[in-house]
Amino acid sequence: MIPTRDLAARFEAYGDWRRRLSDGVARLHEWLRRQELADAQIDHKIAQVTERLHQDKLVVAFVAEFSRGKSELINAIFFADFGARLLPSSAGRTTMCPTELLHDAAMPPSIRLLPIETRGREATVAEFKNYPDEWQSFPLDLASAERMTEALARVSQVKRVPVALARKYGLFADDADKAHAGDDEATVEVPVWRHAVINFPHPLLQQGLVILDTPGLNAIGTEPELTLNQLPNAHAVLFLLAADAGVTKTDLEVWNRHLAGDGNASKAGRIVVLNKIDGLWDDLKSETQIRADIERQINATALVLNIPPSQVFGVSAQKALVAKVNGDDALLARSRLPALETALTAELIPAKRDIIGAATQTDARALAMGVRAILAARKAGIAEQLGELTALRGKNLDVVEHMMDRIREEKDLFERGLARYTALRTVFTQQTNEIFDTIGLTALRANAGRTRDRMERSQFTKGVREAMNDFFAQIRGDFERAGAQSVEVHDMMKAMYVRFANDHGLEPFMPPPFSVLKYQKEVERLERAYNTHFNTLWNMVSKAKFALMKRFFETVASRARHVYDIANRDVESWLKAVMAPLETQVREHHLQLRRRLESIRRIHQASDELEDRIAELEQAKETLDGQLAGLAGQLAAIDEIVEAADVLPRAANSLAA
Ligand SMILES: Nc1nc2c(ncn2[C@@H]2O[C@H](COP(=O)(O)OP(=O)(O)OP(=O)(O)O)[C@@H](O)[C@H]2O)c(=O)[nH]1
Ligand SMILES: [Mg+2]
Repeated sequence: MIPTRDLAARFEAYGDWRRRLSDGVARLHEWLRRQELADAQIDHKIAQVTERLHQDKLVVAFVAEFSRGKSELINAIFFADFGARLLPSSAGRTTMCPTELLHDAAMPPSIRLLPIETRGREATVAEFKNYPDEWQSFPLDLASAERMTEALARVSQVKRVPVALARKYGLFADDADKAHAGDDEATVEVPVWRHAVINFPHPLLQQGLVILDTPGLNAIGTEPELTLNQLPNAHAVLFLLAADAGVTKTDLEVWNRHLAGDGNASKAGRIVVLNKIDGLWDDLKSETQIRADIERQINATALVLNIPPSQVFGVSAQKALVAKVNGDDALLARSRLPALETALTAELIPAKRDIIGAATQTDARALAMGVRAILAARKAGIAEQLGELTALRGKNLDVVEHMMDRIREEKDLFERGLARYTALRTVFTQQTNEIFDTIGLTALRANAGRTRDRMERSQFTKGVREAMNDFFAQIRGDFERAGAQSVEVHDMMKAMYVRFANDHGLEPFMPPPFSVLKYQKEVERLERAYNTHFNTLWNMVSKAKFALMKRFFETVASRARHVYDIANRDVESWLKAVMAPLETQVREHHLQLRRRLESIRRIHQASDELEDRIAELEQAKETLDGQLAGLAGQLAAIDEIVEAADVLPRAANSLAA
């Protein structure tokens, strides 16, 4: 059979690493539980970290004009083991709707399809994903390659609908269709489906890989979600050209519009594939001559796209598929696919590993910091008690009584001080509510509603543009205000911690600050993408553009909602991280005062208790030291997994332009 390929092996190693990291986190949790240091908040945080490790997806998108061989390349890289051409690939337009390939163990293997009619409604594909009944599902029979191919052929289905309907779906924009522009009786061909999700238990998909196959020609322009969401969020985008066609005008359009980047270096890896190099294989030429021909084409392509030639990979997807299916190693080498697979691996997995590793490390550290603060407070309390009790050695009852009075006073004072803490809680809740109001979904919904109205009322470019500009300005304002409000909370809490630490002789806790930069960046990106596409859309056939504009706006609004959702979630966990330690400190300190009072009282009643009590405290101190060391050990174990250099190389960014 086919030797284990590089990409598959690397991907499995990555999956393996993720599992080990997840085990490391589970061990930390287990340890905290055994030490009785885990509370509800820690349980919640650990569950989040673990969930992220399990759900981690790696998205690779394939983009090109039609017939460049996207589907064939996907077949060759990922599905050759199946021994057949899984995705339909043929001359002319083949893939008619964006097609996601993934694995979801909770569902049986199937192809789910969203009818094109859903384009007549305002919701986006992402939203429809929450409603399974909107999709048509067909099972995949893994035992029969033939029946599977048959089921998957649905992504190519088309039908004829009246022009007016096509226009309503925002699909009537092709130059070729312009001939009928005035004739609403005529019919045009449209895809039967809007989006396809193939659930298939391929080992790579099971590891969290998601493949996005896109239809060529205009589809990218008419499905705003691809442009605004799916492509920018892919971890790698493969752009395909065909050696026999060279770089055509439409190829360049797709490249400039969706891949060239907008100046701020995008994180996603961009790989250019010059497919169909088998067209240059010529029996009358020597291998050396052929190789020179291929290199020349690669260099020319790189020049036109303004990227280094090392970023362009000449391959033959078709020959690679044949070679893999037949186990023909010589042909596989000639297809040059292995070089592309290696590059893909080098780009993708280490980058992903770095991101997820760093995030896990950060979370584990933050968690440990909270626990360490508790342990430190307990240790300080014990040291204090030890000091007091050792000083009592050989003293008479009067001194003990005097000390008891002093601690009682201290306790009373502290309890009276609790009123200040309660007042702080009130202010804190007020400020918290303000933040949630600022970036609440109600605010966004109102903003979107206003914009929608204004867009509908305005028939001119200027009005629509202004409405959209105001929409973004409002969002920017929201995040700016939320940022300022979070600074207020942070300042107040910081002051409170310093004061608490001073009053009670503790190390002050430094609450983490909150940054809105992440959301601002995402909104900026959205606005940039919107600006880039606005003119393209506006220049379309006049009757179609309003439907399209509306859909475009709904996608923008849905992305904005996503940003608000995440921001709300982040704010919530930040507020907890800021407040919870103070609550713990207050509780711990109160407990300690009570313990101190109790032990002095016992000594007052029977002076022979003194030495026993001192011994007990020494013991408790040792336990705490052991816990601190244990915690450090758990953290070091996680760091070691994250930083292990043996299994996979770290991101080299070798392909980043
Ligand atoms: N000679 C040759 N033909 C290829 C190669 N790769 C793909 N093809 C052919 O090119 C045609 C188009 O391939 P597809 O995979 O359907 O192309 P696509 O980019 O997915 O096209 P759409 O789905 O329409 O966007 C098919 O007939 C393939 O067999 C290749 O490396 N060499
Ligand atoms: Mg295709």
